[in-house]
Amino acid sequence: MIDLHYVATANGMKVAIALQEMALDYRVINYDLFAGAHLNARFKQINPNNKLPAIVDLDPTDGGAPFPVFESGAILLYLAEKTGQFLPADSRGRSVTLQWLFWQMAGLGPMHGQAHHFLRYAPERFDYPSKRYANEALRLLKVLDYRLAQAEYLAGDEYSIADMAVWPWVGGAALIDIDIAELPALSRWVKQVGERPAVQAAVEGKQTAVPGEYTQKHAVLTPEQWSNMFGENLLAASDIR
Ligand SMILES: N[C@@H](CCC(=O)N[C@@H](CS)C(=O)NCC(=O)O)C(=O)O
Repeated sequence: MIDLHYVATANGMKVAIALQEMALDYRVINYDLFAGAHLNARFKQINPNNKLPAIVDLDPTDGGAPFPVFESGAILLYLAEKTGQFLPADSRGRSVTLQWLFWQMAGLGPMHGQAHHFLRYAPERFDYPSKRYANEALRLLKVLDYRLAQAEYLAGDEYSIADMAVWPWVGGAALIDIDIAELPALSRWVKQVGERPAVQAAVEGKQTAVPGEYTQKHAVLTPEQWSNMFGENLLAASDIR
C-alpha cells in the first residue's frame, strides 16, 4: 500500500498515472492548496519542501519502515525501480528515459509553471514575464513535437515514466493559450497516451479528477489563498521546525 499525498495538478497527476499503470495499491490523501493544507509540520515530515505530490511507501521493498518520497520525478523513478516497469533495463534506454524525465522536471514543468503563474494567477498582467514564459512554454512544446516526430514515445519505442511525467503538463497548454493542434506529432502522442485505460482512470478517478478551481483560465484568489500558494504563508512554512 502506498499513501499518495495529492493535489490534482500536473505534478500530482503524473504520480496518479504511474500508480495506475503499475497496478499498485494506493490511498489518496487530498490537499486543498488554496486553503494551505500543505503548510504544516505533519506534512513537512513527509516533504521538507511542503509541496505536493509526495508518497509514503508503507510496504517498501527492503521490508523496513514506511518510506517517504518527494519530488514527482524522483517518485516516478522510485516506483519504476520498485516494480521493474516503465524504465528500460538497458543502459541506453534507461539514459534516454531519464534525459526526458529530467528535461520535464527542470524545463517543461518550471517554465510552464511560470507561464501559468503570470498568465493565470498573477493579480495583474505584467508584459515582460508573460511574454518571456509564454515564448519558452511554446518553445518547449515544439521540442516535444520534434522528438515525437522521430519516435513513438519519448524514450523510443516503449511508453515509459518520461511520458507519464510530460503528458499532464501538455494537457494544461490550452489554459495558457497554446493550441497544440499546430504540432502534429505532439497531438498524435497526446491522443495516444490519453487513450490508455490507466491514464483515463487517473484523470477521471473519484479522488484524482481535476476540480474546476484548477482549470479556471484566470484564477482570482483571495489574499489568504494567494499567500498560501505564493506569498507569506508559504514562506513561513520554511521556518516550521
Ligand atoms: N518539483 C516539484 C514541484 C512541486 C510543486 O510545485 N507542487 C505544487 C503543486 S503542482 C504545490 O505544491 N504548490 C503549492 C504551493 O506552492 O504552495 C515536484 O515535481 O514534485
